[in-house]
Amino acid sequence: MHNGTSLTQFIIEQQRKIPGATGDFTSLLNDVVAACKTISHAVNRGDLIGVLGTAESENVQGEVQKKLDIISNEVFLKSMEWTGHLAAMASEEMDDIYPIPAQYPKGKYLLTFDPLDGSSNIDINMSVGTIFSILRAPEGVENPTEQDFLQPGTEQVAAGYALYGPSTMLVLTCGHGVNGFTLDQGVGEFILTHPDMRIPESTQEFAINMSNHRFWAEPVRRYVDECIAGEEGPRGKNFNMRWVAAMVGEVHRILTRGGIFMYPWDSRDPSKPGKLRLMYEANPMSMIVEAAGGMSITGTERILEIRPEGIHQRVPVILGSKEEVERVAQYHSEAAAAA
Ligand code: AFP
Repeated sequence: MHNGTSLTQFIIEQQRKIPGATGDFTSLLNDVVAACKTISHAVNRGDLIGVLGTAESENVQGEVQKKLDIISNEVFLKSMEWTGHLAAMASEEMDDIYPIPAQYPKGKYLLTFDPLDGSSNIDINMSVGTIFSILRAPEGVENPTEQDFLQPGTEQVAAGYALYGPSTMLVLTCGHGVNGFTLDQGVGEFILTHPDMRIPESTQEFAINMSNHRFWAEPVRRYVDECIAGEEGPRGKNFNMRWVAAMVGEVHRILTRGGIFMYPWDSRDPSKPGKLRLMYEANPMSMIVEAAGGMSITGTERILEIRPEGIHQRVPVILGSKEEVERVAQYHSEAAAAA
């Protein structure tokens, strides 16, 4: 059970620890939380309000958009644009960055988000989520460009996700620790239920889309094949496999009981470094995973140190329990040395 600390109270108590805090950031976080509550309500009603199925459009990724992709994106824009805390926004669902309309005051933060992660799950009533990342707008920049967003993940001020599952949860980090909150639907308030979430350093559970096995690079194939070989193989222990097809669900499971999640480079489209996007999936999730004691790499480098080249840039992602991610990194080093 929990002691009833609400997310609002938690954020304000965190603000009091920061000398000189103006309350701007606190208010911004509360606005993001309100947007997630609205999306949760739409997701939970599903076909009752006709929001399932696909829209007649594609996003910049060339992916067919679900109606809820567009609805969730609109919810974020309309919940955030008037608040005066943001200088601009960027979303998986929009080709270009979204400047704050002229009639609203601008703030000192930038927000990137994937409004509905795992949208291929929505029509089958499986878990989906929202991922968000908060950056500072460069000093003195009134009208940010895409270039102003292209900061390494280490510059993130905060990151979090909402998971619309059997219960709606919100998980948040401001860089020091990770805390999880569960939505009390009756009250409409997130309550602290998972204080100081930590990822166990070891695990026996891996998550990857096995159907891509023949397309992976050798170090990933070697790692997964050893997991499958179990106690008779080089690892000397059996592994379990999971695949939720929603990064938010994978990361939440790993925060809750450990594990390793991989969406690595594969040769299906060699020009694409990976499927997941750096600015609003890999970076926020990497900040959360590292703040909970885990690791997050591309295979060869720490994701949070990547210098972004584009707002929709894709990267390979290997994240989770430290010992397993280190092993995958080692296999990449050995393959590079052998080459
Ligand atoms: P969608 O939002 O298009 O469903 O993609 C979700 C995602 O970006 C990530 O959340 C999942 O881990 C991954 O893609 C699932 O990819 P596959 O459908 O190729 O397994």
